[in-house]
Amino acid sequence: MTTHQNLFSALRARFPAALDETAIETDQGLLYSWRDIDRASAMMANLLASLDLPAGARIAVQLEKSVEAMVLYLATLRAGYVFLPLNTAYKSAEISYFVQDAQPSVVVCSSANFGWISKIAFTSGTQHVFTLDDDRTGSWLARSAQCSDQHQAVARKADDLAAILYTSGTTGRSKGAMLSHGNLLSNTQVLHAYWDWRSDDVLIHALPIFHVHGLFVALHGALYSASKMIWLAKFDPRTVLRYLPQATVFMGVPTLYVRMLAEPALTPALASHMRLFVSGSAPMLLETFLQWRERTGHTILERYGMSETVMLTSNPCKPDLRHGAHGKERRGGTVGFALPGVSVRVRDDQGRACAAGETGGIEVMGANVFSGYWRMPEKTAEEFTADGYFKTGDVGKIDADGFVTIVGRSKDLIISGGYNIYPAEIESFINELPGVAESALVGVAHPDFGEVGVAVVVAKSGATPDAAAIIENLKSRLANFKIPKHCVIVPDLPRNAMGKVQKNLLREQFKSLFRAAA
Ligand code: MLC
Ligand code: AMP
Repeated sequence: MTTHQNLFSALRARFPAALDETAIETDQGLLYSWRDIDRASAMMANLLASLDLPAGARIAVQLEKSVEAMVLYLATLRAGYVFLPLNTAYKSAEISYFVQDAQPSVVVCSSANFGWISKIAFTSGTQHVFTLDDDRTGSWLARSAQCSDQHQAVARKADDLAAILYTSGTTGRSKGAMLSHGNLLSNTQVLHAYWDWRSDDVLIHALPIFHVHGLFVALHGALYSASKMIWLAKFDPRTVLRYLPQATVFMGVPTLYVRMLAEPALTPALASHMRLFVSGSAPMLLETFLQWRERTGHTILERYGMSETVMLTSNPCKPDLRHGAHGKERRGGTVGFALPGVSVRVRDDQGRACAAGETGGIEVMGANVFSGYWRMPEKTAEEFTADGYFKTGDVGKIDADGFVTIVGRSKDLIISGGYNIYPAEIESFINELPGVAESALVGVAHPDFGEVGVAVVVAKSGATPDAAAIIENLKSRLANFKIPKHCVIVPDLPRNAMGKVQKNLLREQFKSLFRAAA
């Protein structure tokens, strides 16, 4: 009972009997059968096995989206190692941090980045660096091609580590959330039933595969249901619309929906073959939710999750009869109900239970919740309550029908186009620049990305730092999505009696900065 909990085996067991059917069709016109995925993941798993890696070895990847990069994830599970995906936007300071912290045995990167990434990796003790490009070339594939296409998945227990996802968490530097085979499999099974996945579903996969949404929710959902995927290397609204008549399921962050709404071709007729539109990773404006319904006839299903927990809540897919006449429909502005097996509660600052409709910190427990942050036992302990609930850092309420609404965050975090920006990280880069005394990064509303960062900078006495130069400097050192969309030099930052910067006042001051652009 404790063995054979390998997530790959659970996914593989659900492949259709007709292995030669198409599993994936790409926007490049390539077709991959279920057999191709099985064989290619076996070859890659055999390559990993041949490297004689230590138990629990981390396989870190920074790769452009491709089916082969996805298969490398499956192969890592199959071989019993730990997958560590990294955003393709990360630059050398960011990659150095992750590689030094996670100490991966294997790093796979694009050939364009091999020079600088291999230097960082080898200096940090990584034994193997391979390349893999999105045109099906690279040393990783060349070596895998020499391996057998038969591989017996390595036995894993439910609590064995499957993946580490770096996330900003509530405070401090990026932390590796450790997710086990059991965490991921339980969430996959719950969503499979809750979202009524079927083998004749066709998923348009348009998200990046280095975060929970694209890598786990979308991918596992399709694989576990033996559903075909239409695999888009990059999100482009027109390409998605072109594929809608062939698809039944789409998943996106709110920005994707905003961009599709801007396309005149979006009509109820175009979306008539669709079964389910899912949104998550960031708050969706009610306006977007309503417009989508008007333009397509479909009600978006909003759900809520985190890197540390995978999915926590979801609006109902089918009418949910447990919740009475008024409680069963998808409700815009809410993230739905706690998923089966997930316990979600709201607590006030003193740790007391909030009544229905009262706002407090959202805390969660379930088989999907991670075991802790990589090599940070103290930080892990701080984020759990004495009775074992994980403190999400999100602020919300649960109404009498059980609908969860997120109203804010107690963590200082900006979510921009579905990517997390941790203000303390950006501020520390700005504060090091010549002429800068201090800075604050605040999130303000943006018509496309939902929220973007605005840097508010105070000059050192006698210095005159240039806002444009600050932005340029950051661009050379940080992932592009983290770059503030605006930088302003001010005489001082507003502080409260305790000396703490009042970011709420700054947010208020700059709240209309991008409104005119709408
Ligand atoms: C791109 N840019 C962004 C940005 N994405 N700026 C702020 N926020 C973002 N998210 C900027 C770039 O810096 C660049 O600026 C310009 O936009 C063009 O870059 P691009 O890469 O060509 O952008 P584009 O392809 O249009 O990407 C936009 C996007 C992408 C919305 C498609 O951001 C995206 O795929 N987001 C989804 C993220 C996601 O999957 N999140 C799930 C997290 S999981 P310049 O100035 O350099 O030109 C999670 C848990 C859960 O949160 O619940 O799911
Ligand atoms: P990440 O660290 O990237 O996993 O981001 C997780 C955070 O995204 C959560 O803690 C929430 O703040 C936010 N989030 C995820 N889904 C939603 C949603 N549907 N609505 C609002 N916020 C969300």
